[in-house]
Amino acid sequence: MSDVKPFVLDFDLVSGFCTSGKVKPTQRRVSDMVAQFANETAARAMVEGGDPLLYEFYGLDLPEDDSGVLQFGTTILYPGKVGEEYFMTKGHFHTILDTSEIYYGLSGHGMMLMETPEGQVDWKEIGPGEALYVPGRWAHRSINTGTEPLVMFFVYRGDAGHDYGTIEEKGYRKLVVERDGKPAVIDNPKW
Ligand code: PAN
Ligand code: ZN
Repeated sequence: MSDVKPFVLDFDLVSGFCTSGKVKPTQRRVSDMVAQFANETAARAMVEGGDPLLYEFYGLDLPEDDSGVLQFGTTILYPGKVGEEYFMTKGHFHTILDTSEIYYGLSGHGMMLMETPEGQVDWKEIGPGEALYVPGRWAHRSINTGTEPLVMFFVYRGDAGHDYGTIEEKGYRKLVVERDGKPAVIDNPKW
């Protein structure tokens, strides 16, 4: 068991930021995930046009080898599109595949796109006051389908680990794009 002492952190309910600055978020820009967007040409043009920030998320300095630890924080995913595809997170499986995760919507509106290695696919809308359960084995990607930042609090087993490689190589089976001003889930033509 790890020797972590009790502690308190502040996360603003609307912005999602730790306003005291006790912890700092990791930032991901379009340049960090050009190949993950269906329209890579549009993504490259956005990188050249200023490389906008897609999202920020907190990871705490907690032991990563202890199944008793819970990792937690917020994800702040900005609104916008690359081509017709909404801003999204990279998405990942957990390295310990059967570890689950809870997300709780604080502000903004979006979707969680999920799939299993066997090819089951699901997506759920998430907004303020809604708790979303991502079961073990389900890769998960957050997508901002709204006009405000999508802010969610998350908790998962601290030793779960992140497998980004599988998603980076193959992408998701589905994409979430804007069609007629509304979100639509379509087949990924690259899959
Ligand atoms: C979250 C995610 C966070 C950023 O903490 O790590 O939303 O998304 P990516 O890790 O896909 O870039 C989580 O699901 N942790 O397990
Ligand atoms: Zn996760």
